Amino acid sequence: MNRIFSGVQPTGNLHLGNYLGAIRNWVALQNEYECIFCIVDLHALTLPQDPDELRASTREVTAAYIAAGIDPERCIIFNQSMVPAHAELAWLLACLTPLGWLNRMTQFKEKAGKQREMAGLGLYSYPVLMAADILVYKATHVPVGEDQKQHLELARDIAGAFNRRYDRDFFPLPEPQIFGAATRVMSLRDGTKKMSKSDSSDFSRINMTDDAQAITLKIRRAKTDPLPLPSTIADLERRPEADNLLGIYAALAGMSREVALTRFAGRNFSEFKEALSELSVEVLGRIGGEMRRLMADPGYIDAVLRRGVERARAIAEPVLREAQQISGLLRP
Ligand code: AQP
Repeated sequence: MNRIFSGVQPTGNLHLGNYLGAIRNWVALQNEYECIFCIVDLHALTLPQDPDELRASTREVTAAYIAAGIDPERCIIFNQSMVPAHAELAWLLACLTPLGWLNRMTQFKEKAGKQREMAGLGLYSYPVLMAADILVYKATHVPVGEDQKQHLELARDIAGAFNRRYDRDFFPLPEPQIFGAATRVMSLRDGTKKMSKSDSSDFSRINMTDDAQAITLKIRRAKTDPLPLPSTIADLERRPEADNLLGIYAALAGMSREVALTRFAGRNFSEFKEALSELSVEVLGRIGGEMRRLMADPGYIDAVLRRGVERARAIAEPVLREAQQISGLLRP
């Protein structure tokens, strides 16, 4: 059976981009694939985190998965640090990843910024750990947002490097799955920057736990231009903020951008934003309410994670042992 692995970092403020680019798509996939959904807490440590907030965010991401419709009985939900095989395989893979491959990664350049010399080694080698996350389950498919495409291509290259080095087809080359009308949701304040958990402006993103009032206010304040919505996709694509908002509407409504544009072509933004607010509140209001209910019961969330850890270890440990054996490590 084809197997899916994907994850979200517990870095606080889960947003509409995480939902539309990733979590929402997983819900449909659980019917067709064996699914493993991780809360990648080791990745979160690549940038400084407050320890208590990190623990709280780990539970919040778990709650978001379940509230969005991922069934913890059918799927494996767990936090990465509880399965040591991820970090152990990452070392084996790091030893055969050329620096030149990592130097091409744009996310490192964006996150390290001008302080490149001060950036941590973990931030630089993040994509190697991500490759290990996927390969330790021999996952065949990885549903992600557009921003993770480059890391996934690297994971395929690393899998290929292992297979070539030891002359066998041990790791499958994982396929990226990038779906929907909003594969890259942009900031509400700047249509050229992606919506991000770590953006310091709260008005740049809609959080999955925002209430109706906050959602409506943020959409009302979202940056737009004074023109009405155009009638062609080509014209829309020349206006990044308008394009982003229409893409969000289309994704939330489960329609193509073309169909959404037909509905709003020629209308002004105040009218369109009202429709977008209503739809966002309808979708996110239900999920946010359920997240809050789940987060009030940390005992339940921890039990889900503990069960997920057990099931994840049962798959990952034999794969790691075989990779160690292939690599020539003695297991006396
Ligand atoms: N803006 C986005 N649009 C579409 N998909 C997105 N994803 C993230 N941002 C967008 C997808 O969400 C999944 C989990 O992402 P992550 O937690 O690994 O973090 P990230 O990609 O680094 O994005 P964030 O949310 O902006 O976090 P910070 O600020 O901590 O870096 C992935 O599938 C990602 O593609």
